[in-house]
Amino acid sequence: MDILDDLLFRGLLYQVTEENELASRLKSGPITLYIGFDPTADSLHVGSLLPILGLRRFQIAGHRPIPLVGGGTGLIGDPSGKTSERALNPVELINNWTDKIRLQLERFLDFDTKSNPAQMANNYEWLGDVALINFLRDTGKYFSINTMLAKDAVKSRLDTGISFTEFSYMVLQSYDFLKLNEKYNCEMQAGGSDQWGNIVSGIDLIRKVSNKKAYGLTFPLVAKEDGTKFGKTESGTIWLDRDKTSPYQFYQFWINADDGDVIKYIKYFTFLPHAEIMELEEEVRNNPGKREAQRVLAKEVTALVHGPEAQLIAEKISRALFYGNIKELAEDELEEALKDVPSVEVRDQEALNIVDLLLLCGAAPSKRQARQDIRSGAIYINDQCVKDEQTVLPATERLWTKYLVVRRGKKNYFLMKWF
Ligand code: 545
Repeated sequence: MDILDDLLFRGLLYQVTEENELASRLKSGPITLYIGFDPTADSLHVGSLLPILGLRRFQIAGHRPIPLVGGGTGLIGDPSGKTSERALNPVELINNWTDKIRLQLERFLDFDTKSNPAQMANNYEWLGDVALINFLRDTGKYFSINTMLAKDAVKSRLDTGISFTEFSYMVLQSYDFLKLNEKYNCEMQAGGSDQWGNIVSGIDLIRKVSNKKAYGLTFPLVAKEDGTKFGKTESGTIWLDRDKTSPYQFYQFWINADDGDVIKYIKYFTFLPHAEIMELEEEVRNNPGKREAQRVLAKEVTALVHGPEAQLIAEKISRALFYGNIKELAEDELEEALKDVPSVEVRDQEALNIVDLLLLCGAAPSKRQARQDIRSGAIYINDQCVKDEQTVLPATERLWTKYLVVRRGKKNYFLMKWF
């Protein structure tokens, strides 16, 4: 299937330069394209996933992707989409982030295929020791301050202020495109729609310097139906690094998608065939609340990012919590399942009375409330309902010799851990 048609079907085509020319260029043979990622944190997050998968879509369609990590531009800071100047982070920290982001990007593309291998790039390679006088003479001359002032990223900051450092950012990104064009015959740059100005600026530079044609394409920024920000939950950003967001938490993020967003996410974040997506769309329409599409979404994206093994474990944990059989979880799975719930560490206490226990772990605010909850059948220890307020829980009840999982009602979990 034609790559542009696929992007169109998925709602991934936001803006393109010269659509008809690009379409025929893509049909005429493989194109080299790039997307840049600045090290602004120690990990990519779900927001970066859409452009990364975009590169992968092009690679699957036979084109050559260049993921670029901004080891140089990350030291400067892109003003695009930012309402205020950013503080500069220490160079060593950014270098450390650059390495981590490069490793993450590598997981999504094929660097070994003979026909169209991916090529990693780091713009520190050419930006790191640029000589100022030469740069201003050779490259600066092609930039019109007037044009730069009219770009969104700058224009929107004229009232609130922008440093020369951030103002210069688009020159650096344009220079990257020119370098990649010379080095690898890279003809297209993609990115989120916030990158449009920078992308067009690079295309202009290539035309002026080399008299060559280059293309640009942007993806939409992911918007949620309810207007809240995509990629964040109460517990914070959803990262791609499993040490920051565990595969189970990652899975939970996707399975909790609203019915109004789920099909869009499946189109954006999976590689499922169009026919299957259309069936799921039908399913959401006919059986809303059944959440079949959410299960497919969570499965597919977790497998993509964390691998099929982690996906199976995430599904297992999710089922165990849903059906109330946490006893079937392995010790590390149990830890992962309850990572986000309130927990207390307990020493010494041998056997504990259920009322004291509910107070200790925070499941009840008072003995009176504890007794009432027990009597009404709302209290579960290791998924077993406890109805007798005289119940004493000896050490032998602890899972893996050290855990008691306390549940109040359907969903309120508390973890007690002995050590
Ligand atoms: C640098 C040098 C280039 C080309 C591009 C760049 C980066 C670009 C930029 N991009 C964003 C970014 O965010 C931080 C990533 C998280 C660690 O700032 N100037 O680096 C995002 N980008 C992906 C998409 C984006 C964009 O990485 O383009 O739109 C988000 O969806 O904001 O030569």
